[in-house]
Amino acid sequence: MRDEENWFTETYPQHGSALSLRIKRKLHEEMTAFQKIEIFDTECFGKLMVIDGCTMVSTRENFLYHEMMTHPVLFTHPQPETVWIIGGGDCGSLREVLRHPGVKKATQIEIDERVTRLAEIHFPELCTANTDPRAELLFIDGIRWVKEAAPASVDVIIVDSTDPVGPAEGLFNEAFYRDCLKCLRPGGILAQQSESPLLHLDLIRSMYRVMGAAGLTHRQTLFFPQFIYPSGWWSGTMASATPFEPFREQAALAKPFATEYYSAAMHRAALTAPPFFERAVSDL
Ligand code: AG3
Repeated sequence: MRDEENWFTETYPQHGSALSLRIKRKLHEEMTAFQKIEIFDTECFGKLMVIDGCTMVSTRENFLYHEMMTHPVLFTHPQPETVWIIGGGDCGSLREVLRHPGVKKATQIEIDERVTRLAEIHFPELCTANTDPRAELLFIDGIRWVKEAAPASVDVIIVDSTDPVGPAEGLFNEAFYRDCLKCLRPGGILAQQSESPLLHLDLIRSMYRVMGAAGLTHRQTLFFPQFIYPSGWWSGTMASATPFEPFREQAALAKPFATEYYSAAMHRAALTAPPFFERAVSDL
């Protein structure tokens, strides 16, 4: 939605709330084979990508999401060498993953090539790792990819998807998690963006349940702010068939790359769940 005064607004009808960003102009709009993609130039948040009316990425604050979707899981796994990113077409997660020198191969499996092509034009800073020899970009269905992939072939799977409706719905169900577990090597970890702890607690509960039913019985959620997403408060959840070791804090402290939000201390802090959340998932 966009009114005469140039506000882009995403409404959340079930939650009686909305987010608006003042825009300078619309830079692009297209209907792809999968979805509607819009790119805006905003007054204060740089460029904004919107898919089917939902905010995806802004220049100014995507670092929060991309750093928190990648570094915590990579510093939790003892030795991540092979990483898949399901979705993530803007390439921001791929860039963060490839900051880890120990990662030998990172494959982004995005269903809609247009997301990546538009990111290359409008968010080139997110796409700087696309030419890294360790990067592989596939434009195919991630659900099918994990179904058909060889067992025990990956250390970390990051699900960088949109909300669990439309094309992303199948990324939150038991069959998908079972396929992911099959693909993970022993000790492997799945990390999934898991929406707002405030608005989507029921979804998170059902995600915990379904992950558990699929054999991913150990789950840990990390909390972080995300201005452009519903409620401004977001989460990512790691899931594994084996208990999590404490994250590799010394490695995080000594990381050979700069970050804007992620640090060993922020990692520790992000693992602290508020009591209402603890209670909500305690029986799962
Ligand atoms: N992934 C999470 C998008 C969810 C936003 N939801 C919304 N605006 N209703 C975005 C992809 C970033 N790589």
